[in-house]
Amino acid sequence: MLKLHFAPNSRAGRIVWLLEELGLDYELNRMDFHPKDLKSEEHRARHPLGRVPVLEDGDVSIFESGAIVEYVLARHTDGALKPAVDAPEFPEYLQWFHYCEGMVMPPINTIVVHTLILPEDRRDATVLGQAQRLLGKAVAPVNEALEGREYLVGDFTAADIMLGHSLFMANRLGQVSEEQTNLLEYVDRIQNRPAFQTAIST
Ligand SMILES: N[C@@H](CCC(=O)N[C@@H](CS)C(=O)NCC(=O)O)C(=O)O
Repeated sequence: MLKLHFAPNSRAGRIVWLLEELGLDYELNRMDFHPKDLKSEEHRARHPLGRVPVLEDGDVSIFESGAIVEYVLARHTDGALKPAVDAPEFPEYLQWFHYCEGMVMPPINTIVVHTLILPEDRRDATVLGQAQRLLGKAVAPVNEALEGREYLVGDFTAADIMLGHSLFMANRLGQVSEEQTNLLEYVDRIQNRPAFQTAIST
């Protein structure tokens, strides 16, 4: 049985979303998003930085949300939620899948740190402004790519789970503008998926 080490309001939601979309059975270790759980000796043995998500599958223990998604697709599906390697959509699928952690999450992390995590006297308005501008630049091409499409490469894929989750976060942080209608409609579409709703309320 798959076991997901999870904390609410985190990237671990991506893995719940994935497992729900695939209808796979899993057990959840629900921790608090707090150092007492995440930085415990027990959890650091699973993840050297004390972060989530971590997935266990028998003898396998794996961290990094993108790696976990690829692992589950490779070992627990028969080609679900991704285009075939020789399909024309495959390169774009890979591109948006990795654009999430590569380009969109770094400024989101900074915004979260300088609006929610640090005590007010340690928040830096210059750093925050830079991250907001960077995030604005990072999401603009996604808005363009979504023109005329329901999902990033047409059909719903795991790239939507990765990048869609980060766009949902960007929107929640107020970083998607009213003119970016493709992004707003896309985030709405994602939020209407039952598996996403389960992930967000877990
Ligand atoms: N690139 C990693 C990032 C993991 C990560 O930073 N997770 C956050 C939650 S979204 C975390 O566990 N933070 C706890 C902490 O920094 O103490 C992934 O995609 O899994």
